Amino acid sequence: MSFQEEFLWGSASAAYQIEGAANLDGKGDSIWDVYSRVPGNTFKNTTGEVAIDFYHRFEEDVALMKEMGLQAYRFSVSWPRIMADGRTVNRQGVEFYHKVIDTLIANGITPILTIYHWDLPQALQDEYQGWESRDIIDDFTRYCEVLFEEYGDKIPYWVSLNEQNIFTSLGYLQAIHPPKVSDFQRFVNANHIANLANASAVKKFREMGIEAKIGASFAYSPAYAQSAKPEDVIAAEDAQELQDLFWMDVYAKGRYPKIALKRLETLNIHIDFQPGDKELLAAGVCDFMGLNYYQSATFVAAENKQKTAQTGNASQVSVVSEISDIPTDKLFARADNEYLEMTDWNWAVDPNGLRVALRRITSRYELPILISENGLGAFDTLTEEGKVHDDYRIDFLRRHVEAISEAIDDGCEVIGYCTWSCQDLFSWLNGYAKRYGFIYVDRDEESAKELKRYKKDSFYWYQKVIETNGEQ
Ligand code: BGP
Repeated sequence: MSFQEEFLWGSASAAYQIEGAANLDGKGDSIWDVYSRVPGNTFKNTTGEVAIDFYHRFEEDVALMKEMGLQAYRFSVSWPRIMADGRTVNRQGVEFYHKVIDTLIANGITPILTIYHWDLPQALQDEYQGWESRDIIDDFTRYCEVLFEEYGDKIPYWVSLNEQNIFTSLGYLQAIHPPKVSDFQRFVNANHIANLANASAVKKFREMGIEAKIGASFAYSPAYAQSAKPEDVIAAEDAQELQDLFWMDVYAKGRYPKIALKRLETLNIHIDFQPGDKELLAAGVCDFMGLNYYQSATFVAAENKQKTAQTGNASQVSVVSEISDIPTDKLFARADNEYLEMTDWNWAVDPNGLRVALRRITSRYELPILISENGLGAFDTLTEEGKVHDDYRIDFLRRHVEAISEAIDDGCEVIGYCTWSCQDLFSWLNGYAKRYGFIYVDRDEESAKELKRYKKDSFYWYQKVIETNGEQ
């Protein structure tokens, strides 16, 4: 295997998905707290109110991470825990993350901090509609400034926004995340404002002279054409432009890609550029690309659309969007890929797709890449002996580790690999049914209060991977 000595073997999580303690110690509501309290909004009405109670059990969890040999842990800070109203600093919240970070460092684990993983303070949603208002740019920048001041000398890698493409498209287009809007132009507007906020945060980071690296984490699915029909190839390129490069170019080059802008114009969708926007975007270029990779995506031209195509998130157990008629439907449609198996949630299993992703990002941007998420969501079973035999997860991860090694041989610079996830946690669209961790967290009805942790077979497998720097 081709992993350099300083390669970081890590794992990832997000505040709302693990912390619980939703209203403790001065924390305010996030949009996810409020949204998931409304019956029907989440799968089986599950919430992150308690989650896996990382807030009270982080020491136990970090001890397990250490036992596994984990070298890096990516976690997110909850904005409303730091600032309940989005603006006023809550010292108890600030201290909580100091403790988490110090505990990680004391155990030899590099902390990777995500600034925003979707839990916007509800107060800012109420006051000015959150990401739809330019007011958020200053508030977000101030929030970042507090994090930089507090943790700037402890964190070597910062992730600004997590999966901006997902939180904007699921929140403003597919209406299955808060604020449950379905409007293509509003989605593009909110996304533009998020880009400006992101750039402003990066600019602040540089002005403050923080000696660390900052990037955004992006959910990238390399687009494949289902056939060699030229119209399908164009469709796949359009999909890549509008579903991926539209964000990644902004992070890496400080501007939107030309073709995507033109294609949007033909659909009568426009970006509301105001004076100074272009300069701000240009000042917010990232140091590395955070790549969240789960699957590739296959496309055909709109006129070749199949009725039966599996769509990434479609599942018998998820909250599924029923939205139709979005403008880009005129350009491309999702299609099956007969060469790939699917997971229980109809996500395509494609380790080579990770190699493709790393290569494409490298050839377009020549940036170092941190794989900030990758993993398999599955139904796990806890045996009476307290074991979880998740050989399917081991197989999935092993093939992805091999693909990374091949991509490194191809010339890609990969900083590290954070699997999703370390412990089982709350899944936004699937509650607790879909498990990703190396550590099983018992949330069964009767024992849920205990939230006991069990090491899965994959725990021991990853321990070996880390020990041998990828050899397994
Ligand atoms: C990413 C998110 C994570 C996590 C993961 C798995 O999009 O950044 O927070 O949830 O996907 O997704 P899911 O839980 O829907 O299977």
